[in-house]
Formats: sequence, structure tokens, C-alpha cells
Amino acid sequence: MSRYKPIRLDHQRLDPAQMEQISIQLLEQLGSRRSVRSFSDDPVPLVLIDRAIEIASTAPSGAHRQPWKFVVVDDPQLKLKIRQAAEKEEQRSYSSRMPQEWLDALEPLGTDAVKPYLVEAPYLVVLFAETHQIDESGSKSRNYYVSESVGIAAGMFVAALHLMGLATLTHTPSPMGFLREILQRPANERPYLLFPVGYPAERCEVPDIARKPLDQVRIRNLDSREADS
Ligand code: IYR
Repeated sequence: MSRYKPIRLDHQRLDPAQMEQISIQLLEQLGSRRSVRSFSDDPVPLVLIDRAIEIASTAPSGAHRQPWKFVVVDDPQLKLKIRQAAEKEEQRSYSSRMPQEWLDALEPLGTDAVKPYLVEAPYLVVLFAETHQIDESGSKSRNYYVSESVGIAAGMFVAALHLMGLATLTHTPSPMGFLREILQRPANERPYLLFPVGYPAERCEVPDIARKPLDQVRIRNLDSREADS
């Protein structure tokens, strides 16, 4: 007996004018997102974090394994531990591990090894990728397209937070094995990204950088259809 048991897709078409409207609105809203490195310590309702995780968890994934875990941290002691461990790694990265070319690429972003946002933001959300799963019987089964799947979920998480009015940063301390130890996660979970989440600080500054225009990120390989827009 096949385990494939399809159900009917529930899908309502929108009218094209509405679709166009939504696309403009989404571009405007998501276009104002910025990576934030300076957070207010104002509290954020936990339900918003949970909901952003539920939204992220709607991401498509290889063989529908949903190979992600979002660990939500608000304990000041734990945040401090994470900050100290991240800064220790980042200090080594900035002072000797990163080649000059990389340091030059980061210069316009104004980043360095000091990460106060890891204690300032009301939440740290640590995203882990599950390399494999342990099923009910205790046997190991592998996951598929893990980094693609987790990357899509991460993107949806970032978008959801922004649309809710919150700010985050896709922080990448490297190496970040310390997160598994501090958060006592099992060996099948690999730290993937660290998100401080909160409101931007009152006088938050961000680098003055622009996004690539559409014609630098989109290559069209079309028939002549719609070739003029
Ligand atoms: N992991 C370092 C360096 C860094 C890397 C990238 I890619 C950035 O966009 C910014 C910084 C850090 O988080 O500082």
C-alpha cells in the first residue's frame, strides 16, 4: 500500500489587479527591512516570536522533514554566556582567521568582534539544522536538502518578524559549535544562524548601502512575452 494519500488543494485565484497591488505592497514593506545591530531592551510579546517560528515552519523542505529547531532564549545569564562565547570566536576571526579580502568586504557594514546586541535584544533565537532524525523506535533516518530547507525557513522567519514590526539580524558567529553546548542541543542538531530579535534601539544606525536593482539580479530568458517591462 502506498503511503501517498493526496488531498485536494484549496486555492482561490485573486484578480490580477489585486495581485499587482499585493506585489507592490510586499515589495514596499519588505524593501524597508534592514539588518539591525543595535536593539532596544523593550520587551516583545513572546507570542510574536512563537508565531514567527510557526510561519517559518511553513517553509517547504526536503521530503517534508522540516529539519529545523528554533531555540528561543531570553534568560540574561544565558544571553551573556552566548555573547561571551560568540565574541571569543569573533575576536579570533577578526584578528587572524578572516583574510584581508573578507575584512575589506565587511568594512562598509561597520562590523567588528564586539556584539552587545547579543545581550541587549530581548530574545536570541538560535536556529539549528537537523542533519538527521531519530524516529520513535530510536532509529536514525537522514534528512534531505537540509541547508536549502533551513535557509528557506530562516528567510521566512526574517520576513515574518519584519512584517510584524520587529527587527533582527542573521548573525553568523563562526565557528558556532558553542551554541550546541551552551543550549544543550543533541548531536543531530547543527547551529545554523543566531537571530537577536527585538525593536531597533532608539537611535539605531544602519550602514548606508543600497540593494542591487532588479536588472542585476534577474536574468530573463523568455519568449518575447512582456519583454518591455
Ligand atoms: N561573522 C562575523 C563576520 C560577518 C560576516 C558576514 I557574511 C556579515 O554580513 C557580517 C559580519 C560577524 O558576525 O561579525
